[in-house]
Amino acid sequence: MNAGLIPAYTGPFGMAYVPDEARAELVGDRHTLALIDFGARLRPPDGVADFPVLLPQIGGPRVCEYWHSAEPVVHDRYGRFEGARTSELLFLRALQPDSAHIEHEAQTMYAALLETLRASGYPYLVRVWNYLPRINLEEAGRERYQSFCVGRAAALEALRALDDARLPAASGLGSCAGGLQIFAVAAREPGVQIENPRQVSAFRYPPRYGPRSPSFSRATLKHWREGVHLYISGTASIVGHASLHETLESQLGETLANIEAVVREAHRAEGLAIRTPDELSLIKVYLRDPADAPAAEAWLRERLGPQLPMLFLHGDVCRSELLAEIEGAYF
Ligand code: 3EB
Repeated sequence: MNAGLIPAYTGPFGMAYVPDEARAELVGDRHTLALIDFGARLRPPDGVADFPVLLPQIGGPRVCEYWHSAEPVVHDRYGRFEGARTSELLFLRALQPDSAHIEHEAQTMYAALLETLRASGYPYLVRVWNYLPRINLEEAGRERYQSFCVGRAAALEALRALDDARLPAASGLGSCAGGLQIFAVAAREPGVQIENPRQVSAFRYPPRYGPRSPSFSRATLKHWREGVHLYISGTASIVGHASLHETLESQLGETLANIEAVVREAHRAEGLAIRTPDELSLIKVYLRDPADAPAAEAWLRERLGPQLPMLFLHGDVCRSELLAEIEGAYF
């Protein structure tokens, strides 16, 4: 079949974008934690490691996001979550059926997530992805993203997990269809939170952006046994707490300045080996308008070089004036 396309994995825990054709082979491999398939359609998973997500890739040869571990992975069902674990981390993922009650859904899902993590001995959230359809739509008198933030904060608060210093790095995007999808990396030992000196911490955003501020940090630096990882949250054209700029290029410029500030802060505070965004291992670019992809790619390539792996996805950003959100990681 695709034998040899991706060699049997022997390196450390990490993530890479791999050709979509490799998915069938990797999905059954004992070193695979998860395969995130950014597909354009809803389909049942091909196996325990497979996780279809409805944020379609824009352009380029199709890839999927491959999370791997040197240690063999144990797959288990944890209530509503599908889990993959090693001795130091647990990768959880879940898809809820679509509903018009996103606050309730978010609260239920986060309560279950935290309870599962605590019961299984991996209590520290390190990195979370939140994808929900119709993110900017008004529902029950409020934008769905704001209701999501209310439900998430309520669950964290009820389980006494709303400690600012423990909030994980996250991304929050609008998907094309399906329900609330969450996946998360959790650990036995905590990571270190990194904030951005150019931005007000999201957990301290003033109430004008919603009744409960978003529960995430700008980045998490995590010391794994095999090395240090930096997970940079979804980052947008926000300075202080205000959205800035109308054009794609100016928004990308501010976003990149924010990512650079986070990388520098991790270097300054924690001695991270890199100082600039072009040294990251990979980035993911979410665009509200798929027609912006060629211009966004040209702009980013000019600044970050031809080598940096970049994945472009079609997804709505959680403030309707924002055109792009970029996340990144260093392994
Ligand atoms: C921002 O900086 C942009 O609600 O989990 C980025 C990353 C954003 C995560 C989330 C939201 C979230 O406020 C939006």
